[in-house]
Amino acid sequence: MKHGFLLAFCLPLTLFPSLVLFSLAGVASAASDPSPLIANTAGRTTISLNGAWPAIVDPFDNGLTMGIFRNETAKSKSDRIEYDFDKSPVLNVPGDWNSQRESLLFYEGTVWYRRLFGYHKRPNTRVFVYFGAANYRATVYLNGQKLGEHEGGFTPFNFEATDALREGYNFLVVAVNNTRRADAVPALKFDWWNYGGITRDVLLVEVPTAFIQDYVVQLARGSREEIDGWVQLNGALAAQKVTVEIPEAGVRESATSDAAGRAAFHFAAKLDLWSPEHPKLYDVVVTSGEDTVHDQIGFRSLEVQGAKILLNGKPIFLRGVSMHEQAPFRDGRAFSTEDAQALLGWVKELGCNFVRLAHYPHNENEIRLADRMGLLVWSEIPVYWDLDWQNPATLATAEAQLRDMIARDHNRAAVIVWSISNETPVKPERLKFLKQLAQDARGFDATRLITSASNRVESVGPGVTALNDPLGEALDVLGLNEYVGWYVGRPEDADKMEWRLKWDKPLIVSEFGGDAQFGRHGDADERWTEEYQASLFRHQLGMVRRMPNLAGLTPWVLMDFRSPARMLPGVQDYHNRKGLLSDRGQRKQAFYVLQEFYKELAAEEK
Ligand code: GCB
Repeated sequence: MKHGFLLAFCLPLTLFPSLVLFSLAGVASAASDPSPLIANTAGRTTISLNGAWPAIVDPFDNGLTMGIFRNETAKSKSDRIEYDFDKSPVLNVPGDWNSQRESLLFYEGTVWYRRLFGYHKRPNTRVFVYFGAANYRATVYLNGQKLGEHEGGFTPFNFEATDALREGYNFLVVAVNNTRRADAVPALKFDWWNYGGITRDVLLVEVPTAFIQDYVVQLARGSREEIDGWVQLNGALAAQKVTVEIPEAGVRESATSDAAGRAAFHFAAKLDLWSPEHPKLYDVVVTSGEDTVHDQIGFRSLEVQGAKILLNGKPIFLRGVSMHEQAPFRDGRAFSTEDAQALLGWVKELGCNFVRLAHYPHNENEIRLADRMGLLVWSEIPVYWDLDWQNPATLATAEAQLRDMIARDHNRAAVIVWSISNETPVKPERLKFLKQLAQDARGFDATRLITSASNRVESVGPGVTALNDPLGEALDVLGLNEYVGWYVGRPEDADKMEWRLKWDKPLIVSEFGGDAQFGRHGDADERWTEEYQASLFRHQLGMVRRMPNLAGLTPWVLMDFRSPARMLPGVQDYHNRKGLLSDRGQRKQAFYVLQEFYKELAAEEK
């Protein structure tokens, strides 16, 4: 990462004037607009604003009328200001608030954060404030001026700060609210912790007046030697020269931007293809005018042929596991590269070539690491359980989250499937909503596969169960969550079960599993024990092998995670214990059962 110039903050608080709220505040754009995201912040000049930010907990939402965003302090002894950032305790950014302060463990509401920083203005430079994620709604003010609002807890967003920035002293105030709402995505119920706060990095991004906002440099769908792509400019738009170079592959191509600032590319290239066994990344350089962006990009082809998924022209079986973005070895949301290394390290140790990042877009650093480690990725938006399907605002929010997940990661070879939903109840309004998302996803990215995890099954004969979700028609790959042996019947029931699919498409069994507390032992029929979970995995693995069109597995789940829905004292203690590892990294017996199975599968493939 390149670093810009951050003045050590040392100016007295009395220097700033009180600021009025400007009316030209930005609002996160509708999903039909192109993504406003600046792609690849790691390849730009950035200044980190991470650190300890004073924070004011505002459970009744009084802060807005009090004007907390003005960051005032009493100037005379008769002044009445009923808040004070300087005397408020700090919260670390990035980080959820729930695991930083005991009193905030279950908190759902607003917290106001403030960050002071010095800045030295530079000519011909535009500055954006960039948030990796804030859950769930964020309103951002710079020097008392509202820059914008963002909804969605797991996608990045940026607002232009150029005009609101001052030479020297600046203050950034962010209101974050994690209240669950029926019209939000996700809505009122979900099986993970509602971590609130600024959960990912905050950066200032410096770019030239005219700059490269986003680009796609990827192989065309199904191709192993044709690159299809585009570059989107911001600032100067029409008739700009844009160059894409892949020096190691001897590629240097130029194109000219159209009236919308987009330059399209299509060219042949001889490339060493990316695969789990050989995660080759090339340095790719995009240049236009004053701006140059470097990225590390892998190239691989992806197709579906009948029931098979083909990677670089060869069928691949996806040996996977599902995981949450839950921090290893401590409670809280994972956010660091070290967290990602520990989690994906265990995924590799299991013998996986695939990981399902459930149930929302994970940190960009995790996907980048998957790209380097050679792990294929299923990435998902939090369209989870029941939503307000007929509400246009809910659809717009889901579409914006889908658009920005794809915009952030559309150059990552690791990502092969976009999942548009998980276990949503079958009804006509839900089908219409999800079909719209499937269509959008194809519009945003024509090269990757579209999937969804479904639990809509029915009995179609003695001992025969069918996955029959009507959404299957709109998908490239079917996902099936089934809990035989945990929510349905006993583990042994799996031995006799046969499965059918309504749609002749590749199938990924996207979930099965059961809770076990690490270190709890008993017979194979005693719930919550490692033995029960290991036995459930054995029976399940026997069954899923017989499933038609099976192209992969992502059992539930890599590691135990916090969930308010899991209340059993002494066993769950507000944790979903379906992990193959405990949240302290202890391997349960089922870990070795799955590892052994994947070892056999990998050996069979050779
Ligand atoms: C599911 C959900 C997942 C839950 C899991 C469970 O079907 O997709 O989010 O955590 O079951 O443990 O019940």
